[in-house]
Formats: sequence, C-alpha cells, structure tokens
Amino acid sequence: MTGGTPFYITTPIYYVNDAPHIGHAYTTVACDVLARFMRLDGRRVKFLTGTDEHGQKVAKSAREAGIDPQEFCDRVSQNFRDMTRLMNISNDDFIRTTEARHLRSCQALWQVLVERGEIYLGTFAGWYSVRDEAFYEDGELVNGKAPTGAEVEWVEEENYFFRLSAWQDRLLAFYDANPDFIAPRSRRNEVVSFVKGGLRDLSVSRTSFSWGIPVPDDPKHVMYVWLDALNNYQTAVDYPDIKSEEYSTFWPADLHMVGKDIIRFHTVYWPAFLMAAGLAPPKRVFAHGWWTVEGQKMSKSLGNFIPPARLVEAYGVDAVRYFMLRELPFGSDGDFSHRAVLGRINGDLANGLGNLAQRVLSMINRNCAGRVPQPAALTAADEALLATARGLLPRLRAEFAEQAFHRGLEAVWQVVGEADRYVDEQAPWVLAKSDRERMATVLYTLAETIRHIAILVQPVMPDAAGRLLDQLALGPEARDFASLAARPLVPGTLLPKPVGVFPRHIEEREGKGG
Ligand code: ME8
Repeated sequence: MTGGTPFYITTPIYYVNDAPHIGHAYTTVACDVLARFMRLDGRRVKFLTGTDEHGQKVAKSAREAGIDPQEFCDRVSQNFRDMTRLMNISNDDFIRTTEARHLRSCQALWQVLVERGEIYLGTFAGWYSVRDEAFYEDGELVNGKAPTGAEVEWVEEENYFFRLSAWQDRLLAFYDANPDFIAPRSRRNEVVSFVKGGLRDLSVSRTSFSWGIPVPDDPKHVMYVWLDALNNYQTAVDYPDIKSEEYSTFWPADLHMVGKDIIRFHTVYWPAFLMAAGLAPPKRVFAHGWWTVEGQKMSKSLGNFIPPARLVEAYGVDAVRYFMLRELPFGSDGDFSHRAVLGRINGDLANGLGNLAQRVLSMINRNCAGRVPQPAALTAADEALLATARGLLPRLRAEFAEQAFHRGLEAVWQVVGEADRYVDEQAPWVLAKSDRERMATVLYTLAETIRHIAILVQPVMPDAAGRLLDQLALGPEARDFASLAARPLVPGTLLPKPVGVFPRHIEEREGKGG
C-alpha cells in the first residue's frame, strides 16, 4: 500500500538478556492491532519492532552464558523475531541495534549533538543500576536500592554529558503545547511533575565496558545504551538521511507504545535529545500497564514468566490476542489468569460472536439454499440493528485513536448482543414456516451485521475474522474499511458450507479446581 496518510508506530525494542514473555507479546500485539487497523482504514503504515542489544545488562548475560556478546544477541534476538511470527504480527521492519545502519545513525546523531554544544566531557560519580540501565542520585535510593527495587553499583568515571538541565523549560512548554503527547493522562501528570522537579545533566557515555556504539573520535567511550536504543526509531526511517523518502514520510513517529516502566526515557530524554539535535519529537507516547500472573509479579525467582508459545498452544493465537486487549482497560494493570482467559473464550467468542455467526449462517444454509438472501422492505427493527453495526467504524476510529482497545471491543460486542436479541425477537425459524420473504429480510440483516463485525475485528483476530469473511464469500478486495459502506452483501451469492470459527474451550481439569 503506498497511498494514504502515513502512520508510523513502534514497540519498545526488547533487551536480549531474556526470553520473550507475555509482557513483550502484549505491547507488540497492541501495536499490531493498531497497525492492521490503520492499514484497513487506508493509511500508509510503517510498523517497527526489534531488539535492544547493547549495554552492560546484555554484556553480563552473554558472559554468564559463556558466549561472545554478538553470538548471544543473534540467538536471543531470533527468539523475539519468532515471537512476532507466533503472535501473527505484521511488522514492516525488525531492527537490531547491532546492525550497521544503526551504528551510522547513532554516530551521526551524536555528532550533531556535539556540534550544537549539547554534549560535553565531565566526570560522573553516582549510582548505576544494570537491571534498569539507569543512573540514580543518592537521594533517589530507597534502602540502598533503586526506586524500582533493582541493585545499584557506585560508578565514578569520565563520561560525556548531555545538557538535559537546559531543556527543562522547553520540555514543559512542549508538553503544554502537545496535550496528547503523553498518555494516559495519569502518566502525563507524573512526567510533568518529575520535570518540574528539576533536571540534571545526563551521562550519555560509559568507559568501564565496551559493548556499545563507540563515541565518534573518542572510542574508549561507548554511548549510553538508552541514547543508542531510543534512536532505533529514527534509524528505521533512514536517519541521518533526513531528506530520504522514508524519513520525510514517517518522521516524526505517530506513536511509540511502551510499558509504564520506560515512560521517562521516552517522554523526557527522547524529546530532549531530538529537540537538541534540531529534530522533531514523536507525536505521542502511550504507556500501558503491567501484567501480573495469577496474582503475582512475574519474576525469575518465582519462575512464573509465561512464554507466549504456551498460551498460543493452549488457546490459539486469536483468542490470546483478543483476551489481551479486551480484558484490561488499556493503560491499567491487570492479571493474567487461566480462568479469565477461559471466561473470555467461552463467553465472548464461543457463546457470543461464534454462536451468532454459526446460527445465522446455518439458517441461511438450510433455508436459503446456501445463498445470500434477497431482502424485502426493511422494518424499523432491521434499520435499527444495521444502524448500530454501521456506527461501529466511527466508534472504533475514535476509541483506537486513544488506544482504548477495550472500549472499542466492548462496543463491537454490544452489537453482538443487539443481534442476539434481534434474532430472538424476529425468530426467523418461525418465519421459515410462516413468512419466507420476511425470513429472508431478517437473515440478510443479520448477515450484513456479521459482515460489519467480521471486517472490524480483523485487526484483533486476523485468522478467525478471515474465516468468517470466507464464509460470507468475501474476497480480499471486500475486506477493508472502505468496503463496509461500499460493498454490502450481494443477494444470490453462493456461500460455502458454514463451519464454527470459535470453539468452546473445554477445561480439561474442569471440576478438579483447575
Ligand atoms: O525496557 N506487563 O526492554 P525490556 C506488561 N530495551 N508489559 C511488559 C511486562 C509486563 N509484566 N514486562 C515487559 C527495555 N513488558 C528497553 C526498551 S526502547 C527504546 C528500549 C513490556 O526488554 C513493556 O512494553 O525490558 C515494557 O516497556 C517492555 O516490555 C520492556 O522491555
């Protein structure tokens, strides 16, 4: 797709110190849903994900694994690439910070910052947490640890500094002028008060290890891993070639999706680096909440990290994607429990949309010779149901523009509920004996409603929605959002034999407390 307003969306690039888990899958799926939604809505999308491979944390993991850091990164990065395939992610690029394009991009950014007088050489003395890859002041420590609970170590070394302190007022002015830059609102308030509290210059190089991008003209320094990492978003659109087609089309990014743990890096450091380099900051950063598992924090010591493959194997990829986006108000924290997943699969999918589609398509198969029925004049009840279905696209556009996936999906399932009530009221199985013309109108109205729903849930459940659309005999040209109004079902079209799309999940250990 080449036309349409550009939309550039990114996931964080994940550290390769660990295997992917559901937290990573969550962020990536949320971005995928938006990327697919925007493509179906005619936008020209670029969707980026990748891996963050430099820094002390990764170097330490490689050492512990007893292998060369590059080889270690190659291996673990592949696990994240595999996760994108597993979760049916439609990313357009996968960036690794050890790639040559990224080295060039970071060294160019560094040089611009030096030329503009934003970087100077000094001495750092303070605390560093390898786990957070972050510096802390004495006063920030809580019981000798980072505020995140991570261990810290004392660091005293010659470092280059970025003049972050000089950007306090300009950052505040930027937040003021761009009220939607940080979302959700609670996070915005948190960042604004942090910046109002005063900013100190930031150490942006290290000399005590070498696993990083060398500072131009002073290669005993490697760049601070966050400067390197954040700049991945520009590398992928061909920075430093700011006149390139990619850069001029896609920069500034429309949305950086991140978890709440890394909001400060994205909403304070990143816009400051960019403005200091004379470049545009991204349009929006959304920080989503944190998943726990069966009520507990995911941690190495508890060994309760859930690999996405385990969920996909148990429930299927579409159900997992749906669960992730429907279960939590996007932005809030939530709990991943087996029971909650089953509730959504059996309730919303099998008994809800699955049952509705199966009922309607089988009635059409039995009573209309398997062809899209020919409607007669519509009644107020038919018009009312169709109006709710037609109202979904503008509603989803509005909700997804704010990343309120849960509200968008709730609205879709309200229409499923309306359709269920309509079937019960109209009782087409009774009409089959008494009034065939009216039956055909009712079934057409229902099939049109299902067509709307199936087209609109494609971003969340691409496979299942695709199978529903197959059953409505709709080809690829009839599946984008423009088709919603432009291509209603054509009476007389032969439909394939209906098959269930959302099976009920039978709990193997049901009755045994599982
Ligand atoms: O921070 N619940 O990488 P990272 C929800 N490399 N989301 C979670 C989660 C959980 N329990 N655990 C992780 C880094 N995430 C840096 C980013 S970007 C320029 C550099 C998700 O591997 C969430 O998106 O630690 C979080 O922000 C991200 O994984 C952290 O991934």
